Amino acid sequence: MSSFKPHSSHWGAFSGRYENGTLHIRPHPDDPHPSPLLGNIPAIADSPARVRRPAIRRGWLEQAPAHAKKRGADDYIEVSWPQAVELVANELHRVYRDFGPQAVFGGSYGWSSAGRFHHAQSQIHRFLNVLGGYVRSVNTYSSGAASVIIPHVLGPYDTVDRKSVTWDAIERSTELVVAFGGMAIKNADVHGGGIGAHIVRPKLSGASARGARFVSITPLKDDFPSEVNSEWLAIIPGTDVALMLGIAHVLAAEGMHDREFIERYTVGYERFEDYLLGRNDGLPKTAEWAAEICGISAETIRDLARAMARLRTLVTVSHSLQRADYGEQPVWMGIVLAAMLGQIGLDGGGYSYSLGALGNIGKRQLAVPLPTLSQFKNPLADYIPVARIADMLLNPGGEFQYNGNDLHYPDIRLVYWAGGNPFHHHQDLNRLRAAFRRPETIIVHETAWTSTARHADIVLPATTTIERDDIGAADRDDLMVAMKKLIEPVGEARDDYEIFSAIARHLGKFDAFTENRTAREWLGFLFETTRQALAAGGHDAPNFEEFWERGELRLPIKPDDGGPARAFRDDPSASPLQTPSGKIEIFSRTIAAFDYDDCGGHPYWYPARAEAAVDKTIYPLHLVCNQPHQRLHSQLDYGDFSRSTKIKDREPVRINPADAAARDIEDGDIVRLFNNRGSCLAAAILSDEVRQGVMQLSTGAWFEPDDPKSEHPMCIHGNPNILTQDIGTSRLAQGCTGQITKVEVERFSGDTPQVRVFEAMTFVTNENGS
Ligand SMILES: Nc1nc2c(c(=O)[nH]1)N[C@H]1C(S)=C(S)[C@@H](COP(=O)(O)OP(=O)(O)OC[C@H]3O[C@@H](n4cnc5c(=O)[nH]c(N)nc54)[C@H](O)[C@@H]3O)O[C@H]1N2
Ligand SMILES: Nc1nc2c(c(=O)[nH]1)N[C@H]1C(S)=C(S)[C@@H](COP(=O)(O)OP(=O)(O)OC[C@H]3O[C@@H](n4cnc5c(=O)[nH]c(N)nc54)[C@H](O)[C@@H]3O)O[C@H]1N2
Ligand SMILES: [Mo]
Repeated sequence: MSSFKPHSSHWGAFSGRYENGTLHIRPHPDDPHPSPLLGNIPAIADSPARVRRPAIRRGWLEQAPAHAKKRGADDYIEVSWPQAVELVANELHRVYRDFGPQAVFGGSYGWSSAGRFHHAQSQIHRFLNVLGGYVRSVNTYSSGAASVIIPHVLGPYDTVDRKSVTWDAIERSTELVVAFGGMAIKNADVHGGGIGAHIVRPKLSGASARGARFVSITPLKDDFPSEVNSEWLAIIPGTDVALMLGIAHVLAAEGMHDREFIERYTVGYERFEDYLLGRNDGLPKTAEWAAEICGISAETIRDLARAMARLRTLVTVSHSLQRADYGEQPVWMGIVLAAMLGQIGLDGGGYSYSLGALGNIGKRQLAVPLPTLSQFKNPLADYIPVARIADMLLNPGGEFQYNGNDLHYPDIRLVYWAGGNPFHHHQDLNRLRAAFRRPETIIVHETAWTSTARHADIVLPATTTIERDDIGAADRDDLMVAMKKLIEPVGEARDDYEIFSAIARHLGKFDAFTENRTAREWLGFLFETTRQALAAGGHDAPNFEEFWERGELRLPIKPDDGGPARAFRDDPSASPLQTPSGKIEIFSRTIAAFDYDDCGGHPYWYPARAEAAVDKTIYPLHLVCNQPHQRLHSQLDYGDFSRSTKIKDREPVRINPADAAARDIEDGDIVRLFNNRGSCLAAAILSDEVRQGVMQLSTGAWFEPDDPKSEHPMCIHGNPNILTQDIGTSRLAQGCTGQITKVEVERFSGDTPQVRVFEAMTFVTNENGS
């Protein structure tokens, strides 16, 4: 009988044993709150949704006229690996020869899986760099707006903003947490690369037991863990900047802002104050003004402002707030609010971006580097902000602006994707379908027949982590895991490394890509970086074989010293921020000079364009399209835990009982959500944990069109991205705005179509019978 072997995932370390056709999973014994997402893993071993053999879209294989128009509605033909490798190699050769690397999009965004070596993004970028480069993407769907605004006003992203405030400090010192966007505990289940221990619940409970107060500002009550008492301020989505300005106004008007801090550590407060107090636009941003916009009473706003000034206060801003129209602004305004309170750099006070949104944020930093595969250098400068993919494919040569740059979209002939699911992550899927009909060739490595695979020309079956050995490790997490293969590859699936190696061999680039190491040799080689740093620091430093034998290793962590914010506070001239002024930029000259959307160079309230563009009487409801609690994005939507949450096979949508009653919708009804962009079915759950006027449909249900041939199909499964708008946050960051949209909902009265997206694909055979 085989024993349990160590393994890891983005949602936690575990061990697994495969026996008599069943995969058994046990959470890591030291994890105080293992994630229920582990329940999705066993289905990997035998799901009919897996890609089992290389498959080619018929129209592409036959090079039928206008075949690209059939993407998403064509047949597939299974082929052998040697045939598939030859087809891919020849096509890459043609496109690089005739059009060069600027015709290849390798941005290939996506979370893929845990594991430092078989990390799909590293593998594909390395491979395409060996071939001569590719058009890349910058930033993320997670933090597109924040990662552009923060460097201008607080210094490099993921430095002061996330490396200063720890859970330990919160447990020790914080008296009031004001969480814009809440701290949905479901989100802390996950961290890219892995989580040794889920500590957010115990840390919050510890702070709560000491008497800390928590204010959760969100349209959903359960955006804060239920075991700590939090006050729920049910805000209207997309209006946080107005609320923050209202709070700031109370601070300024009542003289509660910290003038000394502002003087010493910030620039441009006066110009912002002119705007805040309405000196130049005649519109003071008072609590009453804010209340009108955000739906929280002026009295509540004033009480909150006073409490924030009195107590050791931590302001947090979730990712979700900035994944919206003008998403740069709430991140910036949150920083300004914290600066006015003057507690940045104090223990447990100040500002933290996205605390609670990912399981390892707020943990202490690692003292040693992690193993990382070199991606080599991309000789090509061309890039797009990641969420501009459909714009790029639809407008070759088109102009766009981004962070002060005037740029042009490249003319893409070939798209190569590994480790991501654009038909999960992108907005306005009908528009994305049109965009995906433009390139000459789309190649995808996938573990399962996702909608992205179903829109590709060449689909190569990739293994999942449980079918291969790897090293599991993540930033801010002290557990390194010897991720051992638990099952044999499903069907003919191969590791991304093996796939790229075979194609590279065909193209005469095998040595360059592999450096003549086997996958196993790579693990030992990559481990060496960490081992040497461990040895140099006098820590336990086993060699690779010993690490593999032990199954895991605890890595040393840095002391809890308040990070860059504390250093800045202690001595702003010795440890300046890496901003143009060396201080917190309440006014940014750089941004003012971009001259975008007349914000004037300081945080600014913009009513959302979505609101302005849409007739409120036609699409009156806000739809919050947040992260799912039952899976990571679209991954393993076919897994048991994710499927156990579906109702009549459909994704659940939560509706406030008053909104449901007005539309004659009852709990469990199949409903149709729609707007001017598209429509989808979902199953209604009536809940007063959702603010009136708001519905919530999480992302991640695999897109399934009712009629794949239609230009405007309805998704019968419940993917909210058929409804969301595909516009950048603003010209500043061009980030994704998928978090909220406007819709209407009705009871669905037609025959409910059967959801088949997890069933096995059927294939056709070509003339050769292959
Ligand atoms: N409306 C709306 N849209 C959103 C969001 C939102 O809030 N609202 N959130 C956005 C955010 S924050 C994010 S990060 C994105 C997430 O978007 P993605 O990261 O693209 O989503 P995943 O489902 O994680 O996609 C990963 C894919 O990689 C595949 N995969 C896993 N392991 C491997 C491997 O080893 N090799 C290969 N070749 N493939 C592998 C999986 O099967 C899966 O299809 O979605 C964004 N989209
Ligand atoms: N279980 C699970 N955890 C995850 C992920 C997952 O897919 N599954 N994905 C991970 C990833 S990639 C990321 S980037 C993070 C994302 O972290 P976030 O983006 O912060 O997560 P969301 O769940 O999308 O949004 C959090 C909450 O914000 C609230 N909200 C939405 N709009 C507004 C608004 O305008 N104002 C206010 N005040 N609140 C609003 C919603 O009620 C929502 O539940 O989560 C990570 N954690
Ligand atoms: Mo994300």
